Amino acid sequence: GYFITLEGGEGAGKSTQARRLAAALAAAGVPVLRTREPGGAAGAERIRDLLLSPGSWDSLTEAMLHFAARREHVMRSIRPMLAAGAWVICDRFADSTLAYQGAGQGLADDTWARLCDLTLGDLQPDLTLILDLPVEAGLARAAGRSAADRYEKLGADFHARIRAGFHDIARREPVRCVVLDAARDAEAVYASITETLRQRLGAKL
Ligand code: Z5A
Repeated sequence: GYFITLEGGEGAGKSTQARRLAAALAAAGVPVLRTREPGGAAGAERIRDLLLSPGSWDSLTEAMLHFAARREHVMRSIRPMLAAGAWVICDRFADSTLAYQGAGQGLADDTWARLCDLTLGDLQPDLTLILDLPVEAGLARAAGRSAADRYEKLGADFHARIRAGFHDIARREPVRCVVLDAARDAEAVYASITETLRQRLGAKL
């Protein structure tokens, strides 16, 4: 199976596109797990509740909570499904920690890298789709959908750093990462996702 992650700021359309992609793969007879972070396993969902509810954390504690949730997710859901031959479509993964806790909240790159080593071993996404759109547009979309969580309330400057953080990741890892213009309508974004999967992974979509 392939491990595909969707990344980007608030309201970029990750969940919308992950749902559609997973449904199309399933319809094509591909075994698929659609999952998300923080979350994706029972213990990880409990940590998600801690992370998204009001309150504040020491920044390293917060990063380690994301990695603790990720470890549960990887060991109990992602690795077993990949080993069974499924494709895993994951809404956010370790790049979100580098963008939010790193570019957003000052976590050092080498601390992030050490936490990745410890938590993930050799697991890396095969392909990362970074859905990119202006901060104001993303926040407006997210606001239209549900009450703001702790991260959505952090303000436009914070979200601008997140966007720049994802661009940095894409520059550093051009083979794994593809930046897609997410300001277009959902249909056009999906067409660019399927085109990317055909080119990069030979997907028959
Ligand atoms: N976080 C972190 O800090 N560190 C980490 O390591 C990880 C996460 C893994 C999880 O929140 C929070 O945790 C997240 C980062 C932090 N920050 N926040 N907030 P979440 O899982 O609840 O939410 P999210 O990941 O940010 O996703 P989102 O805001 O729900 O957005 P989305 O999934 O990208 O978008 P969507 O739900 O598909 O669409 C949002 C709305 O826009 C919805 O009404 C759609 O119908 C609409 N939409 C979607 N696509 C379009 C297009 N193309 N045009 C117009 N409207 C659209």
